Amino acid sequence: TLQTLKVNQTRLLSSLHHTCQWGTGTRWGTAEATETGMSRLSLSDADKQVRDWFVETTKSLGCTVSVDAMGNIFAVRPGREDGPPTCAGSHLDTQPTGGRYDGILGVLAGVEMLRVLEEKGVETAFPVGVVNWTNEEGARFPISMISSGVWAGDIPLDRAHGLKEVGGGTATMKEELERIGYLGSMPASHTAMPLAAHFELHIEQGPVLEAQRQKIGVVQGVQAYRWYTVEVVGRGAQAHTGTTPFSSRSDALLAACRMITLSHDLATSHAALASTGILTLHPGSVNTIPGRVTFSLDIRAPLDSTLDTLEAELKSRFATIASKETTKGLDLAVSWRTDSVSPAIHFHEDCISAVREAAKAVCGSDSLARDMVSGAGHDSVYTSRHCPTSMVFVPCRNGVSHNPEEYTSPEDCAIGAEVLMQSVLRYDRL
Ligand code: HGY
Ligand code: MN
Ligand code: MN
Ligand code: MN
Repeated sequence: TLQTLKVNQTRLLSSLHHTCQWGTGTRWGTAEATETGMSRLSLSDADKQVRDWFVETTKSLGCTVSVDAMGNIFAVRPGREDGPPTCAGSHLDTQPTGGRYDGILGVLAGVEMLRVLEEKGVETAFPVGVVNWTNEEGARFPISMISSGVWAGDIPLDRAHGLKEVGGGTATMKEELERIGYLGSMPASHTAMPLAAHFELHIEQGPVLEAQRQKIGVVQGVQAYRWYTVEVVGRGAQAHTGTTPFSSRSDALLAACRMITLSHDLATSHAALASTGILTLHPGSVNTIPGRVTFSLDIRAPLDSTLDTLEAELKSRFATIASKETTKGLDLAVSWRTDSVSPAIHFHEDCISAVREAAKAVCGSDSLARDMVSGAGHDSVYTSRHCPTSMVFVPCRNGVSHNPEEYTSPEDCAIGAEVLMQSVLRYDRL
């Protein structure tokens, strides 16, 4: 019976330690390796190495492995009947100075599920599988969850293939997929690779479970978020810092700073979040007033309507700031580019119940689990477009993530992996 199937915590953690060799994290701002951080940018050599390990390992566990045109990897173990697989999915890529659990924990927990099924000789009713989604972070190629987005039909393949890396890099996603040998022939589409259901184990990346001394988050859905690139350009505003009095400046950076501060204040008044993680200015010289500034804007809220309102207000207020900062006709122009749009979603009740029942069975009581909505985006947002989906959260220390200090205890990793496995198997029986 389901209850007898237990994950092997030691084996799970040794997979985690083994795969950490690919993409040594660096201490913030230095080239110095950190003992706990991880830097495995999507489609990098380190990503290739961990992908090769994933393919080889799942093949050795009796899976058929297919790779699609976005490099998504589907490892599928056959069941008694044919049909679309119920999958455990997540991502192997990390932030530039990220942690060792975000993403990969969900993939390795899926591998551990396959190991348990193999060693116990379990025949599932239908196929079960494990998925690695390419570039979930959107850190190297600046559209997050892009490959599950292409699979879902929300993002055109050629837009994704043509996407260049942040920071003015010239490599496109397609070139990098080709370079590391993961430009698959299978179309990146839910019609080419339909899933019966998708479950994702992920660290909470927030403080709630730890603060409440609980072990499992039964994830109901994901809040809405949008990513923009805002550019403030002052034609002719670039000027000498020593000879240009304040009264005749149109300082693009000063305007951008006022906009960023305003986005924080307006978001607060709407119970939303607004963050800027990338800020570039041109020409970047001590004694030249910047003429062009671009900054990223990441806004999030439980409801799409809140983001509609916030976006509209920010656009009009940014224009006002630009005109106020403009003197003597040295106009400052503001332009917006929308990079990512991820609507608020609610997961499928059957999958939420499977996670809730699995959590109760594994933790021995339902007081150790709580319903939650995810503040972070995940590939499960896009899989939920085309198949029943839900997520399992485990606590992370101080709620810290996207940081080398990210940490989840071996016990909590194992409890999460067990709930993931039990959720997949419960769903398989539905
Ligand atoms: O940005 C996010 O929420 C996700 O980690 N890509
Ligand atoms: Mn993640
Ligand atoms: Mn992340
Ligand atoms: Mn995510």
